[in-house]
Amino acid sequence: MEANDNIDKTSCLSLLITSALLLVAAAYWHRHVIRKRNRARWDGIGKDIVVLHCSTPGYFSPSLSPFVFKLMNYLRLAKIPYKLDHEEIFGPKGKTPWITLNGEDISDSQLVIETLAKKFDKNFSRDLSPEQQAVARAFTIMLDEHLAWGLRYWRYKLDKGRSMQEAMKIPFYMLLMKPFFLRSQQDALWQQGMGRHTPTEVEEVTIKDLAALSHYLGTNPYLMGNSLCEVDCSMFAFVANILCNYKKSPYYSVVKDNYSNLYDYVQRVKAQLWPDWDECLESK
Ligand SMILES: N[C@@H](CCC(=O)N[C@@H](CS)C(=O)NCC(=O)O)C(=O)O
Repeated sequence: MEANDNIDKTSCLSLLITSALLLVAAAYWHRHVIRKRNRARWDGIGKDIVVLHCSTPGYFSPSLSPFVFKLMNYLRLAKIPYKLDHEEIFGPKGKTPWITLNGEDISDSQLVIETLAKKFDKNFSRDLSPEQQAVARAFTIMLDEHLAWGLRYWRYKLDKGRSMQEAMKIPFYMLLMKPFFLRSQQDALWQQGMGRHTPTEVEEVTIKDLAALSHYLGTNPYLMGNSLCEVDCSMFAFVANILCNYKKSPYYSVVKDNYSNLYDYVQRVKAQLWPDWDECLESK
């Protein structure tokens, strides 16, 4: 009797293991087929047309990711044709945005912009002096590598993704993953260092970044003077993101009330790069 029970248990276990392995194999196969189909679609999209892989638009801005938004701004500024792909959001480096161009994958908004600038001969900072170019680079790093973390701190640690959830359509299965996603973002904040500061400290350093942008912009139409260049793609993405998607944060009123030249700047660049803004938003 006992021997029979043991045989039953063993065969049950091996059935379970075989089913699990078959499920994993089927999932891999399915992913492989989808990837092949997607790849064929992107490759057939046309020569010199950028496929921009990114999440779906928000209700209030064309993207909630400042890096996707920055890249879209550049593509529009450079008048490089692009198509959006919302199926494979994360690229070979595990981040969004990334692009496919003529069958080649390129990741990271800044690296993509620099590659496209060379390929299409669209360098908008070329006429700046070496000193101005250095300032533009320093501001780009401040935006992408510092202000970005201050804003993430508010979005993921203080607001716990609530405003983000109100600003874009998030599929049900992804909402189930929200606690894990928030955890991973908070871990990233800790690893980067911003997550170790108090909320007051983070607010202070983030507002200092906004103050620096406002003071340097002064009464100029664009950050480096009279014409739009690459640093504006980043600056517009971050400041417009605050105005569209951070309304409950302290940064919204700082931009609107204390640094109104940043507010006017956003309206100016938006009119220039996004005449079709409303059509690029997700409808509610
Ligand atoms: N340096 C990258 C940063 C991109 C980035 O951090 N993207 C975020 C979305 S805004 C992301 O992919 N996060 C997912 C993760 O870190 O796992 C760039 O400029 O493209």
